[in-house]
Amino acid sequence: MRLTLCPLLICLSLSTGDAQKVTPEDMAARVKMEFLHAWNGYKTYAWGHDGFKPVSKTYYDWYGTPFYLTAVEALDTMTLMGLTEEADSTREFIATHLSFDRDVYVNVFEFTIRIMGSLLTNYQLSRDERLLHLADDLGKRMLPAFVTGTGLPYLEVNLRTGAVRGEMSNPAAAGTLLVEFGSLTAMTGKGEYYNSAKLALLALYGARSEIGLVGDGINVTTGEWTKTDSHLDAGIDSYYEYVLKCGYLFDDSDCKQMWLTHFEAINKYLLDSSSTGYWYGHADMNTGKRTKSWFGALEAYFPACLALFGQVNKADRLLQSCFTMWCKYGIEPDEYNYITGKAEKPRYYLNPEIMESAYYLYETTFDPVYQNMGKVFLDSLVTYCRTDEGYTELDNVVTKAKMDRMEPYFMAETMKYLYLLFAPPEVLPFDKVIFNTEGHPIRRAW
Ligand code: DMJ
Repeated sequence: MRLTLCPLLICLSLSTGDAQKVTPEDMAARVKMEFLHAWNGYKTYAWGHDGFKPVSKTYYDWYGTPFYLTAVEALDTMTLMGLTEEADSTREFIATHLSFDRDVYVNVFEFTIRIMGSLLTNYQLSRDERLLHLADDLGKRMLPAFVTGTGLPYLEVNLRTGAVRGEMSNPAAAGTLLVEFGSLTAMTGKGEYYNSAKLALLALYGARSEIGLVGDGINVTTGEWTKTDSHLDAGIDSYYEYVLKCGYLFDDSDCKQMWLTHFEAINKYLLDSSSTGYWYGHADMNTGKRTKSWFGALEAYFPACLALFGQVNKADRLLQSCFTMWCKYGIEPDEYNYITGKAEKPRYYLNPEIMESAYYLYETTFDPVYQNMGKVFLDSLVTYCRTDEGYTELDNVVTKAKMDRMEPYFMAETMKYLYLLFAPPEVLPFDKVIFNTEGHPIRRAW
């Protein structure tokens, strides 16, 4: 007879008793091994390209011409894991092959968080000036995107010609740039980077509704809202994250004030609870009226923000809810309806946010309960997403049907946060860095 075990029960038992028998050292070693499994798959089948398709064992590039995204994203994770030889040769490859002199339109937000973020972190870790030079070159090529009249950047810029396109943007795309552009100013002395990204943040803040919320669609040339749903999810998420983080990273008093205003509104209009836990839902940005009782994998970044802001109880309660969302199917869905307890969008894209929040809460409290959660996350990934040669996204967390894609952020974030959750404190001083939204830690060295 075949026994079907309930994922919730497995999760709960693993997150309490059993997990404590495994030491953090064992866990850090396991994560490192799994990282190498994914990295070796990429190197064997997709080297020289952006991403790895681990089922068909081939590669993909975002724009026809490669920017080596997986290698770029994985570099600081390798350094932190002590994979020094691998990191040195990868850095050498990037420094000698990565070029932004390409006639392609790229997404300003994605190139900032993924490539510029990684280059800055890896410059700080290695002091290899070539990486800073590359970040500066990328920054210069993206500056034309900010010339809109409103300060909000276009979605895309042509790296060679400076031509721009994409008026329909959102707060996450327009407002997740200052950690990187501001750090680039601090490292190069060129003020235009900080000023451009800061003006975009100020423009978004200035467009907030009377009740202090933002919507999830904005036209960058008119500054008009095109969508008014408000939430902590994709399209808005990292705007709030950067308002909070830039207050700390640059001691920026505008950002501190902006965060306080938004935080009050978020708690007043989005905070919700149900029999399934404590959540943040969706509401109309103008009226505050509830629009959806959904919470998803991406929103699991918010406990980390709450912990960073010193609201540890709130952070813990929200993370516990995220954990029940994970345990419901043994892995989290992209969107979960916290009233019905059902997956509204059942995909899992190898997202890191829940691991990120467990790491922040562990670093804030040193309570092993968060490491026990981390063990559940790793076990689930190994059980459901591991392939012969790497890790893949799931088409459906209920059936566990696999897709054929390993997102580069799996190497930058998912594996890194899991590793740091178990690694000794000397690997990275948590209180001395601010992570960009792609998991690349920036040290305040100014
Ligand atoms: C990452 O690319 C970034 O963290 C982004 O801000 C949103 N989330 C994805 C991974 O889930």
